[in-house]
Amino acid sequence: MRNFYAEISLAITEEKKLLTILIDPDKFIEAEAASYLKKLPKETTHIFVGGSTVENFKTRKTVKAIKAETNLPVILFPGDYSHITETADALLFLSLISGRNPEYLIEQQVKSVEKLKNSKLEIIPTAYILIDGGKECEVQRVSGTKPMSQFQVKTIVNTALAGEFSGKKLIYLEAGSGADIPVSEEIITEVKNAISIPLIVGGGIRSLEQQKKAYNAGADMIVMGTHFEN
Ligand code: 1GP
Repeated sequence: MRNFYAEISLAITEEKKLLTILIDPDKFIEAEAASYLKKLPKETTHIFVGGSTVENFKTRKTVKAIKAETNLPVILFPGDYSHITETADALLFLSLISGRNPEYLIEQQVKSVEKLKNSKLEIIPTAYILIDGGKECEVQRVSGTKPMSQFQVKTIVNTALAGEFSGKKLIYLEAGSGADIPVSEEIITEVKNAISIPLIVGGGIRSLEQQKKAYNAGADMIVMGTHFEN
């Protein structure tokens, strides 16, 4: 059986950069899966599926439609435990550690256990850190938590390290979907230098130049969503 986390770690050891496309089931038309996937850049290594407000079973239908058209790993990035579906390959088991809302620090995780305990989904514990992207984002609204200021570099680094020390296997720096300002290069570099687990960066990355900057600063995986929705 494939181990998707091991594959991510190996790619990073080999100094490969990973590019994930985020698909929001709410905005996805299953019948257009093939044509959508054909338009993605050839550098794409992963697909994340998730959104903050997804209707029942829509995630499952979306994942099925994507998997019918591609062999890329499809990883769940759920906004709510109810979005979890067996049809994906793996699950980012997220804790929103930038916030102080117990619902997103532990309650959602407890609620997901009934779905996960007999499931074959690979579970990847992920520290999710929301950073101010210049405007209010969905995660902020749904979670009722405040993003960290881009000026709080040291606190962001310490938050990421607290995630690693708690046993998380990935750090995800998130500026929010459609952010005006992506996570700064300084933050990416400082976090990357401090941690020893893979670093994901997303939110507001639209151009090749922004991608390059994030990779050069130390991002192992970049997540792009909005750019490919348009
Ligand atoms: C959001 O990090 C992702 O969770 C992607 O953000 O939609 O701005 O590319 P964008």
